[in-house]
Amino acid sequence: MFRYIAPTLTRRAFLASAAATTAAMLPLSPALPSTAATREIALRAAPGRVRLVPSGETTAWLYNDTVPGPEIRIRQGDRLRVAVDNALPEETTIHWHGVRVPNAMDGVPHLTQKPVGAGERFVYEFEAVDAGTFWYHPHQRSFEQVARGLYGPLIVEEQAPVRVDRDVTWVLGDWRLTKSGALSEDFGNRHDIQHNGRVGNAVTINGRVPDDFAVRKGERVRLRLINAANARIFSLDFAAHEPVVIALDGQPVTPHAPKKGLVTLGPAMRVDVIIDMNGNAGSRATVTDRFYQGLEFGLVDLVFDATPLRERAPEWPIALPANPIPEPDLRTASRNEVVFNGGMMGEMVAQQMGESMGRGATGGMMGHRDMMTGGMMQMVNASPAWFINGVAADEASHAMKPILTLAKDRSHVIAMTNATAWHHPIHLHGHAFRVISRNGQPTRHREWQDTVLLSPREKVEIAFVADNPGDWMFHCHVLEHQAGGMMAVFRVA
Ligand SMILES: [Cu+2]
Repeated sequence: MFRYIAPTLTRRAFLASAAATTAAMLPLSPALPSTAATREIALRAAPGRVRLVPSGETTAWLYNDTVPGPEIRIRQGDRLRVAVDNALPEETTIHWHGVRVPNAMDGVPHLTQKPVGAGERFVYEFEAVDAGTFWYHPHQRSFEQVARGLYGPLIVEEQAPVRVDRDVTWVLGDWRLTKSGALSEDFGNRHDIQHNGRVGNAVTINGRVPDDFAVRKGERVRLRLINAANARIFSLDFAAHEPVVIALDGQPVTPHAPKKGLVTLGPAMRVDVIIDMNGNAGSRATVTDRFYQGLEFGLVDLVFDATPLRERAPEWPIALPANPIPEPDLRTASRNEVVFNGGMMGEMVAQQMGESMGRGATGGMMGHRDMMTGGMMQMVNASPAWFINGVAADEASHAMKPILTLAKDRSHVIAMTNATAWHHPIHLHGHAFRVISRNGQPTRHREWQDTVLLSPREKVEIAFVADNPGDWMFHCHVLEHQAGGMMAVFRVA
Protein backbone atom coordinates (compact mmCIF):
# COMPACT_ATOMS: atom_id res chain seq x y z
CA MET A 1 0.00 0.00 0.00
CA PHE A 2 2.87 2.34 0.79
CA ARG A 3 6.58 1.98 1.35
CA TYR A 4 9.17 3.49 3.55
CA ILE A 5 12.26 5.17 2.39
CA ALA A 6 13.24 5.93 5.96
CA PRO A 7 14.88 2.59 6.86
CA THR A 8 17.06 2.58 3.73
CA LEU A 9 18.54 6.00 4.39
CA THR A 10 21.68 6.69 6.30
CA ARG A 11 20.42 7.73 9.70
CA ARG A 12 21.39 10.95 11.38
CA ALA A 13 21.19 12.26 14.89
CA PHE A 14 18.30 14.63 15.45
CA LEU A 15 19.59 16.01 18.76
CA ALA A 16 21.29 18.87 16.94
CA SER A 17 18.07 19.82 15.18
CA ALA A 18 16.17 19.75 18.46
CA ALA A 19 18.65 22.19 19.96
CA ALA A 20 18.40 24.41 16.89
CA THR A 21 14.63 24.40 17.24
CA THR A 22 14.82 25.80 20.75
CA ALA A 23 17.28 28.46 19.67
CA ALA A 24 14.92 29.54 16.92
CA MET A 25 12.26 30.65 19.38
CA LEU A 26 12.31 34.36 18.69
CA PRO A 27 11.08 36.98 21.11
CA LEU A 28 8.60 39.47 19.72
CA SER A 29 9.72 43.04 19.11
CA PRO A 30 10.65 44.67 22.44
CA ALA A 31 8.21 47.50 21.61
CA LEU A 32 5.35 45.34 22.90
CA PRO A 33 4.85 45.33 26.66
CA SER A 34 5.77 42.20 28.54
CA THR A 35 5.00 41.01 32.05
CA ALA A 36 6.32 38.01 33.91
CA ALA A 37 3.09 36.15 33.28
CA THR A 38 2.73 36.98 29.58
CA ARG A 39 4.94 35.22 27.07
CA GLU A 40 5.28 36.78 23.65
CA ILE A 41 6.23 34.75 20.63
CA ALA A 42 6.50 35.62 16.96
CA LEU A 43 5.71 32.98 14.38
CA ARG A 44 6.36 33.56 10.72
CA ALA A 45 4.90 31.05 8.30
CA ALA A 46 6.91 30.95 5.09
CA PRO A 47 8.33 28.60 2.47
CA GLY A 48 11.83 27.39 3.20
CA ARG A 49 14.24 24.49 2.90
CA VAL A 50 14.86 21.81 5.49
CA ARG A 51 16.97 18.69 5.75
CA LEU A 52 14.42 15.97 6.57
CA VAL A 53 16.50 13.19 5.09
CA PRO A 54 20.30 13.03 4.97
CA SER A 55 20.42 12.90 1.17
CA GLY A 56 19.36 16.48 0.62
CA GLU A 57 17.03 19.36 1.34
CA THR A 58 13.29 19.57 0.84
CA THR A 59 11.27 22.69 0.10
CA ALA A 60 8.58 22.92 2.75
CA TRP A 61 6.39 25.44 4.57
CA LEU A 62 7.84 26.35 7.95
CA TYR A 63 7.27 28.33 11.12
CA ASN A 64 10.41 30.39 11.82
CA ASP A 65 12.37 28.39 9.24
CA THR A 66 12.24 25.14 11.20
CA VAL A 67 10.19 21.98 11.25
CA PRO A 68 8.65 21.42 13.65
CA GLY A 69 8.12 25.09 14.45
CA PRO A 70 9.72 26.39 17.66
CA GLU A 71 8.77 24.62 20.86
CA ILE A 72 6.66 27.10 22.79
CA ARG A 73 7.15 26.36 26.49
CA ILE A 74 5.16 28.22 29.11
CA ARG A 75 3.96 27.66 32.67
CA GLN A 76 0.37 26.80 33.58
CA GLY A 77 -1.52 30.02 34.27
CA ASP A 78 0.69 32.11 31.98
CA ARG A 79 -0.76 34.12 29.13
CA LEU A 80 0.58 33.47 25.68
CA ARG A 81 0.58 36.12 22.97
CA VAL A 82 1.59 34.93 19.51
CA ALA A 83 1.97 37.31 16.58
CA VAL A 84 1.61 35.30 13.39
CA ASP A 85 2.99 36.72 10.16
CA ASN A 86 1.76 35.04 7.03
CA ALA A 87 4.49 34.91 4.39
CA LEU A 88 2.83 32.01 2.57
CA PRO A 89 1.34 32.38 -0.89
CA GLU A 90 -2.15 31.76 0.56
CA GLU A 91 -4.37 32.37 3.60
CA THR A 92 -3.68 30.58 6.87
CA THR A 93 -4.68 30.39 10.57
CA ILE A 94 -3.28 28.72 13.67
CA HIS A 95 -5.27 26.32 15.83
CA TRP A 96 -3.94 25.62 19.34
CA HIS A 97 -4.77 21.94 19.46
CA GLY A 98 -6.11 20.79 22.82
CA VAL A 99 -5.81 24.18 24.51
CA ARG A 100 -9.12 25.39 25.95
CA VAL A 101 -8.98 28.85 24.41
CA PRO A 102 -11.74 31.46 23.96
CA ASN A 103 -13.63 30.81 20.71
CA ALA A 104 -12.18 33.82 18.88
CA MET A 105 -8.65 32.46 19.44
CA ASP A 106 -9.38 28.96 18.10
CA GLY A 107 -8.04 29.60 14.60
CA VAL A 108 -10.82 28.11 12.48
CA PRO A 109 -11.20 30.07 9.23
CA HIS A 110 -14.61 31.67 8.68
CA LEU A 111 -16.01 30.02 11.82
CA THR A 112 -13.98 31.81 14.52
CA GLN A 113 -11.94 34.31 12.50
CA LYS A 114 -11.29 35.72 9.08
CA PRO A 115 -8.35 33.80 7.60
CA VAL A 116 -5.01 35.58 7.79
CA GLY A 117 -4.24 36.71 4.24
CA ALA A 118 -0.86 36.52 2.57
CA GLY A 119 1.28 39.32 3.98
CA GLU A 120 -1.07 39.86 6.94
CA ARG A 121 -0.56 39.50 10.68
CA PHE A 122 -2.88 38.11 13.35
CA VAL A 123 -2.23 38.10 17.09
CA TYR A 124 -3.51 35.19 19.17
CA GLU A 125 -3.72 35.60 22.93
CA PHE A 126 -5.01 33.25 25.59
CA GLU A 127 -4.30 31.88 29.05
CA ALA A 128 -2.83 28.41 29.46
CA VAL A 129 -5.49 27.04 31.81
CA ASP A 130 -4.29 23.43 31.54
CA ALA A 131 -0.79 22.04 31.90
CA GLY A 132 0.17 19.47 29.30
CA THR A 133 1.52 18.57 25.90
CA PHE A 134 -0.25 20.46 23.11
CA TRP A 135 0.59 21.53 19.57
CA TYR A 136 -0.24 24.14 16.98
CA HIS A 137 -1.02 23.91 13.28
CA PRO A 138 -3.07 25.71 10.60
CA HIS A 139 -6.78 24.99 10.22
CA GLN A 140 -6.85 26.50 6.73
CA ARG A 141 -6.49 23.80 4.05
CA SER A 142 -4.74 21.83 6.75
CA PHE A 143 -4.48 18.70 4.59
CA GLU A 144 -1.90 20.60 2.54
CA GLN A 145 -0.48 23.15 5.01
CA VAL A 146 0.27 20.56 7.71
CA ALA A 147 1.65 18.10 5.13
CA ARG A 148 4.00 20.85 3.94
CA GLY A 149 5.45 21.19 7.44
CA LEU A 150 3.39 23.74 9.39
CA TYR A 151 3.16 22.44 12.95
CA GLY A 152 4.95 22.82 16.26
CA PRO A 153 4.84 21.77 19.93
CA LEU A 154 3.26 23.80 22.73
CA ILE A 155 4.30 22.61 26.17
CA VAL A 156 2.54 23.95 29.27
CA GLU A 157 4.54 23.00 32.34
CA GLU A 158 2.86 22.09 35.62
CA GLN A 159 3.51 24.42 38.55
CA ALA A 160 5.18 21.39 40.15
CA PRO A 161 6.24 18.96 37.39
CA VAL A 162 6.98 15.32 38.15
CA ARG A 163 10.65 14.71 38.79
CA VAL A 164 12.59 13.24 35.85
CA ASP A 165 16.15 13.34 34.60
CA ARG A 166 15.09 14.67 31.20
CA ASP A 167 11.90 16.10 29.71
CA VAL A 168 11.96 15.30 25.98
CA THR A 169 9.52 16.15 23.18
CA TRP A 170 9.27 13.99 20.07
CA VAL A 171 7.13 15.52 17.35
CA LEU A 172 6.38 12.67 14.95
CA GLY A 173 6.09 13.78 11.33
CA ASP A 174 5.22 11.79 8.22
CA TRP A 175 6.19 12.96 4.74
CA ARG A 176 5.39 11.75 1.27
CA LEU A 177 8.57 12.39 -0.66
CA THR A 178 9.53 11.72 -4.26
CA LYS A 179 12.75 9.90 -5.16
CA SER A 180 14.54 13.23 -5.38
CA GLY A 181 13.44 14.14 -1.85
CA ALA A 182 10.85 16.73 -2.90
CA LEU A 183 7.38 16.80 -1.36
CA SER A 184 4.93 14.82 -3.45
CA GLU A 185 2.41 17.42 -4.64
CA ASP A 186 -0.62 15.11 -4.69
CA PHE A 187 -2.23 16.78 -1.66
CA GLY A 188 -5.87 15.93 -1.09
CA ASN A 189 -6.16 13.42 -3.92
CA ARG A 190 -9.35 11.33 -4.13
CA HIS A 191 -7.67 8.07 -3.23
CA ASP A 192 -6.19 9.47 -0.01
CA ILE A 193 -9.50 11.09 0.87
CA GLN A 194 -11.50 7.89 0.44
CA HIS A 195 -9.00 5.54 2.11
CA ASN A 196 -6.69 6.11 5.09
CA GLY A 197 -5.43 9.56 4.15
CA ARG A 198 -2.00 10.79 3.15
CA VAL A 199 0.24 8.20 4.75
CA GLY A 200 3.77 9.11 3.79
CA ASN A 201 7.04 7.29 3.24
CA ALA A 202 9.48 9.14 5.52
CA VAL A 203 8.85 9.35 9.26
CA THR A 204 10.68 12.07 11.16
CA ILE A 205 11.25 12.86 14.82
CA ASN A 206 11.57 16.60 15.38
CA GLY A 207 11.97 17.15 11.65
CA ARG A 208 14.68 14.57 10.89
CA VAL A 209 14.66 10.94 9.87
CA PRO A 210 16.26 9.96 13.17
CA ASP A 211 19.42 8.10 13.87
CA ASP A 212 20.24 7.36 17.49
CA PHE A 213 18.80 8.74 20.68
CA ALA A 214 21.44 8.84 23.40
CA VAL A 215 20.35 7.59 26.84
CA ARG A 216 21.97 6.33 30.03
CA LYS A 217 21.16 3.30 32.08
CA GLY A 218 18.97 4.23 35.03
CA GLU A 219 17.91 7.51 33.46
CA ARG A 220 14.24 8.52 33.83
CA VAL A 221 12.85 10.31 30.78
CA ARG A 222 9.48 12.00 30.40
CA LEU A 223 8.81 11.53 26.71
CA ARG A 224 6.16 13.80 25.23
CA LEU A 225 4.97 12.18 22.00
CA ILE A 226 3.03 14.34 19.54
CA ASN A 227 1.59 12.83 16.35
CA ALA A 228 1.68 15.68 13.84
CA ALA A 229 1.11 13.41 10.83
CA ASN A 230 -1.81 14.00 8.47
CA ALA A 231 -2.90 10.39 8.60
CA ARG A 232 -0.35 7.95 9.99
CA ILE A 233 -1.20 6.11 13.20
CA PHE A 234 1.72 5.03 15.39
CA SER A 235 1.94 2.13 17.80
CA LEU A 236 5.35 2.34 19.42
CA ASP A 237 7.12 -0.62 20.99
CA PHE A 238 10.00 0.42 23.25
CA ALA A 239 11.64 -3.04 23.24
CA ALA A 240 12.49 -4.20 26.77
CA HIS A 241 11.33 -0.93 28.31
CA GLU A 242 8.07 -0.54 30.17
CA PRO A 243 6.67 2.89 29.36
CA VAL A 244 4.13 4.23 31.83
CA VAL A 245 1.45 6.53 30.41
CA ILE A 246 0.95 9.59 32.62
CA ALA A 247 -0.98 11.88 30.28
CA LEU A 248 -3.17 11.55 27.17
CA ASP A 249 -3.67 14.57 24.93
CA GLY A 250 -1.89 16.58 27.62
CA GLN A 251 -4.40 15.61 30.29
CA PRO A 252 -3.19 13.64 33.34
CA VAL A 253 -4.35 10.04 33.54
CA THR A 254 -3.88 7.39 36.23
CA PRO A 255 -0.35 6.15 35.50
CA HIS A 256 -0.65 2.83 33.68
CA ALA A 257 1.14 0.50 31.30
CA PRO A 258 -0.36 0.74 27.81
CA LYS A 259 -2.07 -2.35 26.35
CA LYS A 260 0.58 -4.87 25.18
CA GLY A 261 3.18 -2.24 26.02
CA LEU A 262 2.35 -0.37 22.78
CA VAL A 263 1.98 3.41 22.86
CA THR A 264 -0.66 4.20 20.23
CA LEU A 265 -1.27 7.66 18.79
CA GLY A 266 -3.72 8.56 16.07
CA PRO A 267 -3.12 11.79 14.17
CA ALA A 268 -3.14 14.86 16.47
CA MET A 269 -2.96 12.76 19.64
CA ARG A 270 -0.33 13.15 22.34
CA VAL A 271 0.92 10.68 24.93
CA ASP A 272 3.28 11.51 27.80
CA VAL A 273 5.17 8.46 29.00
CA ILE A 274 7.70 7.92 31.75
CA ILE A 275 10.46 5.57 30.62
CA ASP A 276 13.15 4.23 32.91
CA MET A 277 16.05 3.42 30.61
CA ASN A 278 17.02 -0.12 31.53
CA GLY A 279 19.56 -1.26 28.93
CA ASN A 280 23.13 -2.10 29.80
CA ALA A 281 25.87 0.42 29.27
CA GLY A 282 26.96 0.40 25.63
CA SER A 283 23.86 -1.48 24.38
CA ARG A 284 21.17 -0.45 21.87
CA ALA A 285 17.40 -0.88 21.85
CA THR A 286 15.21 -0.20 18.82
CA VAL A 287 11.91 1.66 19.12
CA THR A 288 9.62 -0.04 16.58
CA ASP A 289 6.35 1.19 15.09
CA ARG A 290 3.97 -1.77 14.88
CA PHE A 291 0.67 -0.16 13.91
CA TYR A 292 0.44 -1.37 10.30
CA GLN A 293 0.75 -5.16 10.24
CA GLY A 294 3.49 -6.29 7.90
CA LEU A 295 4.90 -2.77 7.69
CA GLU A 296 6.62 -2.58 11.06
CA PHE A 297 9.76 -0.48 11.01
CA GLY A 298 12.51 0.63 13.37
CA LEU A 299 11.86 4.28 14.18
CA VAL A 300 14.96 5.08 16.22
CA ASP A 301 17.59 3.35 18.35
CA LEU A 302 18.06 4.13 22.02
CA VAL A 303 21.84 4.03 22.45
CA PHE A 304 23.17 3.55 25.96
CA ASP A 305 26.16 5.50 27.14
CA ALA A 306 29.18 3.59 28.42
CA THR A 307 28.58 5.01 31.90
CA PRO A 308 25.29 4.28 33.72
CA LEU A 309 23.55 7.19 35.43
CA ARG A 310 22.35 4.86 38.19
CA GLU A 311 22.02 1.12 38.56
CA ARG A 312 18.33 1.05 39.47
CA ALA A 313 15.37 3.14 38.38
CA PRO A 314 14.55 5.98 40.78
CA GLU A 315 11.50 5.69 43.02
CA TRP A 316 10.09 9.15 42.40
CA PRO A 317 6.29 9.61 42.20
CA ILE A 318 4.94 9.97 38.64
CA ALA A 319 1.29 10.99 38.99
CA LEU A 320 0.50 14.43 37.58
CA PRO A 321 -1.76 16.98 39.31
CA ALA A 322 -5.25 17.25 37.75
CA ASN A 323 -6.16 20.12 35.44
CA PRO A 324 -9.13 22.36 36.35
CA ILE A 325 -11.72 20.67 34.13
CA PRO A 326 -15.35 20.51 35.29
CA GLU A 327 -16.60 16.99 35.97
CA PRO A 328 -19.55 15.87 33.81
CA ASP A 329 -22.63 14.62 35.70
CA LEU A 330 -23.86 11.55 33.82
CA ARG A 331 -27.23 11.49 35.64
CA THR A 332 -28.26 14.86 34.25
CA ALA A 333 -26.33 14.76 30.97
CA SER A 334 -28.07 15.15 27.61
CA ARG A 335 -27.58 12.22 25.23
CA ASN A 336 -26.61 12.82 21.63
CA GLU A 337 -25.95 10.36 18.81
CA VAL A 338 -23.33 10.97 16.16
CA VAL A 339 -22.72 8.54 13.30
CA PHE A 340 -19.80 8.58 10.89
CA ASN A 341 -20.33 7.19 7.41
CA GLY A 342 -18.55 7.05 4.10
CA GLY A 343 -15.22 6.08 2.62
CA MET A 344 -14.45 3.05 0.52
CA MET A 345 -16.25 -0.09 1.68
CA GLY A 346 -18.58 2.13 3.66
CA GLU A 347 -21.77 0.55 2.33
CA MET A 348 -20.70 -2.87 3.53
CA VAL A 349 -20.20 -1.58 7.04
CA ALA A 350 -23.53 0.30 7.00
CA GLN A 351 -25.28 -2.98 6.17
CA GLN A 352 -23.39 -4.91 8.83
CA MET A 353 -24.22 -2.36 11.51
CA GLY A 354 -27.90 -2.48 10.47
CA GLU A 355 -30.19 -2.23 13.46
CA SER A 356 -27.37 -1.55 15.89
CA MET A 357 -27.28 2.08 14.76
CA GLY A 358 -28.52 4.60 17.26
CA ARG A 359 -32.08 5.79 16.82
CA GLY A 360 -31.03 9.41 16.69
CA ALA A 361 -28.93 8.63 13.65
CA THR A 362 -31.74 7.29 11.47
CA GLY A 363 -32.13 10.43 9.43
CA GLY A 364 -28.45 10.51 8.72
CA MET A 365 -28.40 6.89 7.68
CA MET A 366 -31.31 7.36 5.30
CA GLY A 367 -29.49 10.21 3.64
CA HIS A 368 -26.40 8.09 3.32
CA ARG A 369 -28.30 5.11 1.86
CA ASP A 370 -30.00 7.32 -0.69
CA MET A 371 -26.65 8.63 -1.72
CA MET A 372 -25.26 5.12 -1.97
CA THR A 373 -28.09 3.82 -4.18
CA GLY A 374 -26.03 4.20 -7.29
CA GLY A 375 -23.44 1.80 -5.92
CA MET A 376 -19.78 1.98 -5.18
CA MET A 377 -18.59 3.44 -8.48
CA GLN A 378 -20.70 6.50 -8.05
CA MET A 379 -19.14 6.91 -4.63
CA VAL A 380 -15.65 6.86 -6.10
CA ASN A 381 -16.38 9.71 -8.44
CA ALA A 382 -18.61 11.63 -6.12
CA SER A 383 -17.46 14.40 -3.88
CA PRO A 384 -17.60 14.57 -0.87
CA ALA A 385 -16.66 11.24 0.67
CA TRP A 386 -17.42 11.36 4.41
CA PHE A 387 -20.53 12.17 6.44
CA ILE A 388 -21.37 13.09 10.02
CA ASN A 389 -25.05 12.33 10.70
CA GLY A 390 -25.58 12.21 6.96
CA VAL A 391 -24.04 15.58 6.21
CA ALA A 392 -20.71 16.21 4.51
CA ALA A 393 -19.19 19.59 5.26
CA ASP A 394 -17.56 21.82 2.70
CA GLU A 395 -13.96 22.04 3.87
CA ALA A 396 -13.12 24.92 1.57
CA SER A 397 -15.58 27.30 3.19
CA HIS A 398 -15.88 25.78 6.68
CA ALA A 399 -19.52 26.93 6.28
CA MET A 400 -21.53 24.70 8.57
CA LYS A 401 -24.71 24.89 10.56
CA PRO A 402 -24.28 23.35 14.01
CA ILE A 403 -25.39 19.71 14.13
CA LEU A 404 -25.86 20.00 17.89
CA THR A 405 -26.58 22.88 20.23
CA LEU A 406 -25.31 22.06 23.71
CA ALA A 407 -26.63 23.96 26.73
CA LYS A 408 -23.80 25.92 28.32
CA ASP A 409 -22.48 24.67 31.67
CA ARG A 410 -24.50 21.47 31.37
CA SER A 411 -23.19 17.92 30.99
CA HIS A 412 -23.46 16.16 27.65
CA VAL A 413 -22.80 12.65 26.42
CA ILE A 414 -21.94 12.16 22.76
CA ALA A 415 -22.37 8.56 21.61
CA MET A 416 -20.29 8.13 18.47
CA THR A 417 -20.66 5.25 16.03
CA ASN A 418 -17.98 4.62 13.46
CA ALA A 419 -19.99 3.03 10.65
CA THR A 420 -16.99 2.92 8.35
CA ALA A 421 -14.20 0.48 7.56
CA TRP A 422 -11.51 2.93 8.71
CA HIS A 423 -9.90 4.41 11.83
CA HIS A 424 -10.86 7.97 12.70
CA PRO A 425 -9.24 10.21 15.34
CA ILE A 426 -12.17 12.44 16.28
CA HIS A 427 -11.26 15.86 17.68
CA LEU A 428 -13.49 18.32 19.55
CA HIS A 429 -12.33 21.92 19.86
CA GLY A 430 -12.56 24.10 22.95
CA HIS A 431 -13.05 21.29 25.47
CA ALA A 432 -11.53 18.15 26.91
CA PHE A 433 -13.90 15.19 27.28
CA ARG A 434 -13.87 11.98 29.26
CA VAL A 435 -13.92 8.79 27.18
CA ILE A 436 -16.46 6.83 29.23
CA SER A 437 -17.15 3.71 27.17
CA ARG A 438 -16.03 1.69 24.17
CA ASN A 439 -18.48 -0.75 22.57
CA GLY A 440 -20.63 -0.52 25.70
CA GLN A 441 -17.80 -1.34 28.12
CA PRO A 442 -16.80 1.37 30.60
CA THR A 443 -13.23 2.53 30.07
CA ARG A 444 -10.82 1.71 32.86
CA HIS A 445 -9.33 5.17 33.31
CA ARG A 446 -12.18 7.42 32.06
CA GLU A 447 -9.37 9.32 30.37
CA TRP A 448 -9.63 12.95 29.42
CA GLN A 449 -8.86 13.48 25.73
CA ASP A 450 -9.44 16.03 23.02
CA THR A 451 -8.97 13.50 20.21
CA VAL A 452 -10.27 9.95 20.47
CA LEU A 453 -9.28 7.19 18.06
CA LEU A 454 -12.27 5.18 16.82
CA SER A 455 -11.53 1.76 15.35
CA PRO A 456 -13.60 0.51 12.40
CA ARG A 457 -17.20 -0.20 13.55
CA GLU A 458 -16.44 0.93 17.09
CA LYS A 459 -18.91 2.82 19.30
CA VAL A 460 -17.40 5.28 21.76
CA GLU A 461 -19.12 7.49 24.32
CA ILE A 462 -17.61 10.72 25.56
CA ALA A 463 -18.87 13.09 28.25
CA PHE A 464 -18.03 16.68 29.14
CA VAL A 465 -19.38 19.92 30.55
CA ALA A 466 -19.93 22.40 27.72
CA ASP A 467 -18.44 25.36 29.60
CA ASN A 468 -16.81 27.18 26.69
CA PRO A 469 -19.32 29.21 24.66
CA GLY A 470 -19.13 29.42 20.88
CA ASP A 471 -19.19 27.36 17.71
CA TRP A 472 -16.66 24.54 17.96
CA MET A 473 -15.28 22.21 15.32
CA PHE A 474 -15.87 18.49 15.73
CA HIS A 475 -13.96 16.60 13.06
CA CYS A 476 -11.77 13.73 12.00
CA HIS A 477 -8.08 14.53 12.27
CA VAL A 478 -7.11 12.38 9.32
CA LEU A 479 -6.81 15.63 7.42
CA GLU A 480 -7.88 14.07 4.10
CA HIS A 481 -11.06 12.77 5.77
CA GLN A 482 -11.71 16.26 7.08
CA ALA A 483 -11.17 17.62 3.56
CA GLY A 484 -13.62 15.01 2.29
CA GLY A 485 -16.41 16.33 4.50
CA MET A 486 -15.81 14.67 7.88
CA MET A 487 -16.33 17.73 10.01
CA ALA A 488 -19.15 19.41 11.85
CA VAL A 489 -19.90 22.13 14.40
CA PHE A 490 -21.21 21.91 17.96
CA ARG A 491 -22.69 25.13 19.30
CA VAL A 492 -22.30 25.79 23.01
CA ALA A 493 -24.81 28.44 24.11
CU1 LIG B 1 -11.30 9.96 9.54
